[in-house]
Amino acid sequence: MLDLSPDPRSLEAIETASRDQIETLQLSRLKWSLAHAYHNVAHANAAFKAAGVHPDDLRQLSDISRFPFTTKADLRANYPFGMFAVPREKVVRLHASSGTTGKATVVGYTAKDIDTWAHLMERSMRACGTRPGDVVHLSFGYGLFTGGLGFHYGAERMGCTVVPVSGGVTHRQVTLIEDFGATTIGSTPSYMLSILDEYRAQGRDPSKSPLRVGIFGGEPWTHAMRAEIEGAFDMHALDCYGLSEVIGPGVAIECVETKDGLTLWEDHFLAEIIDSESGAVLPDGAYGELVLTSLTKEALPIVRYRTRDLTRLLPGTARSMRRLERIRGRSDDMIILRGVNMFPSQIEEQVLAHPGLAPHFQIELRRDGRMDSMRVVVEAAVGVEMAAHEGLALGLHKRIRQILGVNVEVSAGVPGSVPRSDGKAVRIVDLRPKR
Ligand code: DLL
Repeated sequence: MLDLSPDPRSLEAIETASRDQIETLQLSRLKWSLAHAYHNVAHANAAFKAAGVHPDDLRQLSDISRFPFTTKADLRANYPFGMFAVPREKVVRLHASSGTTGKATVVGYTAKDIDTWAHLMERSMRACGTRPGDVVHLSFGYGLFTGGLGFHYGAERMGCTVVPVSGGVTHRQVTLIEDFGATTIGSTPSYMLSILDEYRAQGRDPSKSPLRVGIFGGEPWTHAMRAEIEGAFDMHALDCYGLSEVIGPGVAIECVETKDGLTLWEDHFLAEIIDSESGAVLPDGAYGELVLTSLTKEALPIVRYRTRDLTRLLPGTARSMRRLERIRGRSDDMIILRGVNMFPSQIEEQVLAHPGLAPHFQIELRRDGRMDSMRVVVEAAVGVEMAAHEGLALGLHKRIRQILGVNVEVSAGVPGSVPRSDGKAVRIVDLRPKR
């Protein structure tokens, strides 16, 4: 793999500023953001008053813990534009996430917000090793999802040649990567595996592809999957985190020179880790739920947004800003099976570590009588004989029992039998009757 470490002179001053400088900037921006929400968003105004706090009560960053949380339910209750802090006419773009249940959550951007977002995406892509002049192939979905357009604006701003393919029609993705000479690709990690399968199906050697950098996010993935993608394509695979309620992609990014978790762009977002149950703020290094406050957003200032994403805060390495450890999963995706808590990402690690299996899987949850049961549906790698499938399933069953301590059923099908998605993978299929 090429050394793509950035020239230190190409970094923005704030990327290497001292902690003091960063926190001073955060405090002044946070004061503005809280006042902006309080004076312009009826929901924030009422919530602050109910909690007995006023923006002027914030004297130091830690005072944020006195302010109320914002949840997805608050965004839904104020559907569609009730959380906006500017007149609708000032909103130049809307995005929305459908979620699995209920109303969509709608997010809006002023022209300045779009500019901030493009700037953060440019900074993020540079941290991953993308450079001006690169051909950037974007397989993230375009449309209401923030992935496609978020990357698109950042790459154009950097001066790249953008190929806005969006997801789907996988054989054409391969053709365009090869014909246009794509050097960077952006997609969900699971869709990149579909692209990899397609390379092999076409008899092409992925390690000879022009790709040098892959930027993946939108869903949890593991180090094992990174190793799989990097090994096959001979390219750097970096993790990108974000969520529409906070801005979209561009909240935190992995730096190519360290690949040790995601540098959080703390000049625009304030992060806290809380105990999901009690809501108490936890110290750096402790695992918990990530809570984010926007510091500069005009259209949708968001105060203490409960992301449901589980991770921890770590000190800066490649940049002076703090890092997030790779997201383990969402609290809503945690499976509790006979008292054992686990995330789909832990199953992913075991599937990828098992020779003979393809890196695609789904988890089915059922209820047999009063007990929940779980079946991991995987598929054999191309070229594995049918007769070997049962042995593969048994091997994975044993491995999961040994490492995670639970007995789960495993079934191994033929290549292609696990449903694919061209965006975020569906990892859990919940077949339990609704209570
Ligand atoms: O997924 C934004 C995005 C697009 C990020 C492209 C990265 C790349 P939403 O659709 O609002 O926005 O979903 C946000 O996806 O709360 C996490 O649960 C999950 N997620 C996003 N990135 C990662 C990641 C976009 N790198 C939700 N690792 C978040 C783990 C991720 N989970």
